[in-house]
Amino acid sequence: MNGWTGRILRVNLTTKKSRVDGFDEAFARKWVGGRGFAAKILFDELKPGVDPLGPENKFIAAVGPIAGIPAPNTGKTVVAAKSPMTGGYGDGNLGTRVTEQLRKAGYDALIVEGRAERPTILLIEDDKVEFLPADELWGKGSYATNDWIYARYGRGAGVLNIGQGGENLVRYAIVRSLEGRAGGRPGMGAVMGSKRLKAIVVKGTRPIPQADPAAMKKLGQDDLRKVHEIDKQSGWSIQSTNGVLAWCNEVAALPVRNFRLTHHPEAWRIDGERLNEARVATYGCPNCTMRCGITIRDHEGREAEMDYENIGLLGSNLEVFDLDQVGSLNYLCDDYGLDTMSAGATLSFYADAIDRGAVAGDFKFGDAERAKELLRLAALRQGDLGNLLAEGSLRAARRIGRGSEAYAMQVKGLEVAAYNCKFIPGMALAFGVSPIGAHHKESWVITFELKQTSRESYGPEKAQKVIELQRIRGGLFEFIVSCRFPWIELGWGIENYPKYFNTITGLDWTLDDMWRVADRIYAMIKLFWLREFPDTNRRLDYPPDVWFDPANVDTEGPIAGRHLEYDKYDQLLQHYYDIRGYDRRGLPTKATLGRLDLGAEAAAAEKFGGLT
Ligand code: PTT
Ligand code: SF4
Repeated sequence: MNGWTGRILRVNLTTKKSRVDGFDEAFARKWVGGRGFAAKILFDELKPGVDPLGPENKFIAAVGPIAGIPAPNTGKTVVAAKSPMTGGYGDGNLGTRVTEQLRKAGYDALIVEGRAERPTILLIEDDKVEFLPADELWGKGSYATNDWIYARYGRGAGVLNIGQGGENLVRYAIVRSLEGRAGGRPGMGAVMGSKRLKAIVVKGTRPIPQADPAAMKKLGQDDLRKVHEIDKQSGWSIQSTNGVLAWCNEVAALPVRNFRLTHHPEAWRIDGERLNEARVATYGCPNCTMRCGITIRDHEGREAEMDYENIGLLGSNLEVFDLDQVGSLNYLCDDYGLDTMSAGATLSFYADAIDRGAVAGDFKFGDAERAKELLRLAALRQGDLGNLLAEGSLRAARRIGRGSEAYAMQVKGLEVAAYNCKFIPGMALAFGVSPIGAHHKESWVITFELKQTSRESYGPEKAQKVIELQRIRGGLFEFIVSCRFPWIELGWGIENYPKYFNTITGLDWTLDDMWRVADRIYAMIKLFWLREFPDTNRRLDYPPDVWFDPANVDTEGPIAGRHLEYDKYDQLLQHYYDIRGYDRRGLPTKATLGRLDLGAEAAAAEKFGGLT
C-alpha cells in the first residue's frame, strides 16, 4: 500500500505493553489520515460518557499520506482525544518533527491508552517502545522539558511535551513541540497530563512508502522553491499571522474588553508592524520555507513566539496594549503549556465578571502583572481562584452564576478565536458549527464575508462558503495533514494537494473525492457529539449570546448599533444544515450518512438519539 505504512502503534501506559495494529487499503481510502483516523478511532474505541481526564480516554497522534514528505509545509501532526473542554471530539494540529519521525518509525498513527503509575516519557524508536521515568521532569515547564529531551535524544528527535498546565489537568492545556509550536486547543495537553505522560519522543529510520519517490522528490523540491519565491514577493512573512490585527481593528472585528468592543485606538501598538520591529528570531515547522513563527524577547529576556490569535486574546481582549507584556503572557502560556487563546479569553471573562459585579476580585482589564500571576495560579491550580480559572470560561461562569454565562465567550465550551462577530453573521456561523468548539481553523469565512458579500446578509451564499472552507481547511488539510498557509496566505493552488496525494499513493483522486472524505469526517464527528450529548439540538451550534444582545452594541464606529439577530441566524444555520443534508436538530440524516458510506456508524449512533 503506497502512501501509508498500514500500521498504527498502540501503547498502553497502565500495562506498559504495546502492539502494532494493521489497517487495509479500504480503511486508508475511507479515512485517509490525521483527523480522519482520529475521529474514526475515537468513535469506535471510546465508550460514550468516559471521563476525558480518566484512563479510558485515548490520546492520538496521527499523520497523513503527505505528512513528513519534503513538499510545501508538510511538517504537521494531528493530536486528538475526547476533549476535557467540551466533552465532545477534540483535536489540534501542530508543527513537529514527530510527523516525519513517526512515519519513518513505520506508523501512520499512535494511540496512547491507560494511565502510567509514575510520570513517563514514551520513547519510540522504530519497533522499540520504552516507558522511561520522567519524575525529574514533572513540575518543569515545556522549554526545560524540550531542552532535556534534546540533550539526550538529539535535536532531530520528534518531541511532543506538556508543561505544568497539562500535569495539573488545566482543561485548556495544550501540547507543545519544537521551539514554539503548540496544538490541541481543546485540552489535548490535559489528556496527556491525565495519563502522566510528560513527553513522547519518536525516532525512525525507515523509508516512507511512496508510489513514485523520485517523482515526489522532484515535485516536492520544485514546489518548495516556488512557495518560497511567492512568499518572498508577497512579503506575507514580514508580519505573518499578525498582519490581520490592523485589519480586524479597521473593520470592527477585533476582540477588545472580553469582546465588548470591536476596535481600539491603541491597537496599533501590538500590530504586525510593531511585531516585526520587535522580532528577534524566526521559526518554522519542518518542510516549510514560509517560517511564520516570529519571536520577541520580553523585558526579562524570555523569548515568545507570537501569532495573531495569541496577541488578540492575550493583548487587545485583555486591553494589554504593550507588546512586551503580551510577549511575557505568551511566554508563560507556552512554558506552562496553556492554550494562549482559552487562557486569554478566560482571564478576560474573569475581568468582565468582576467589572459587572458578578464576582468580587482584584483583577482589571489592562493589568498585565496580575494577569501573569493568574496564569501561574491557573497552571498550578493553586487555591480556589487557580482552580476556577483552570476550568475555562464556561465552567467558571457556571460556578460564578449571576448571569455570567451570557458573556463567557465560547461555543460548546471552547473559547472563541480572535474575531469579534457582533455583526458578522457568516463568521459567527463558522464558530457555531465548528466541530470542536469555537475555532477559526475550520472555516475562516470572515475575509470573504467582509470583502465579497454584504455584512448584512444572512443568505445561503454564506452557509455555502462556510461549507466550502470547512471541506478545505477542516477536511483536506486535516486528513491529508499539511499546513494550510501556502494556500490561504499565498494563493498556492488547492489542486496541488491531490497532485501530491496521487504521486505518493499512486491513486487518481480529484478534489471531489477529497470533499467526500471531508464530509464523511464532519458527519462522523457529529455522531460522536450525538453519542456524548443525546439531547443535542441546534442550540449547540449557536455563537455566544452577547453577540445578539442589543445592550452590547458598539456606540460608535462602522457597526454602531448593530448586533446579530436570532431568527436570521437560525435561518442561516438552517441553510447550512440543508446544504449539508442535516436535519433540524443539526444531525446528518440517515440518507446523508448512507451517501457518505457511514451506515455502520449510523447504526451504532442511532440508539443515542433517533436519527431521521
Ligand atoms: C492552534 C491555535 C492557534 S491557531 C494559535 S495562533 W494561529 C495559538 N498558538 C499558540 C501558541 O503559539 N502557544 C500556546 N501556548 N498556545 C497557542 N494556542 C493557539 O493555538 C500554528 C499555525 C497557525 S498559527 C495557524 S492559525 C494555522 N493552523 C493550522 C491548522 O490548524 N491546521 C493546519 N492544517 N495548518 C495550520 N497552519 C497554521 O499553523 P490548534 P503550530 Mg497549532 C506559540 O493547533 O489546537 O488548532 O491550535 O500549530 O505548529 O503552532 O502552527 O494565528
Ligand atoms: Fe509551520 Fe508557519 Fe510554515 Fe505553516 S507556514 S508550516 S505554521 S512555519
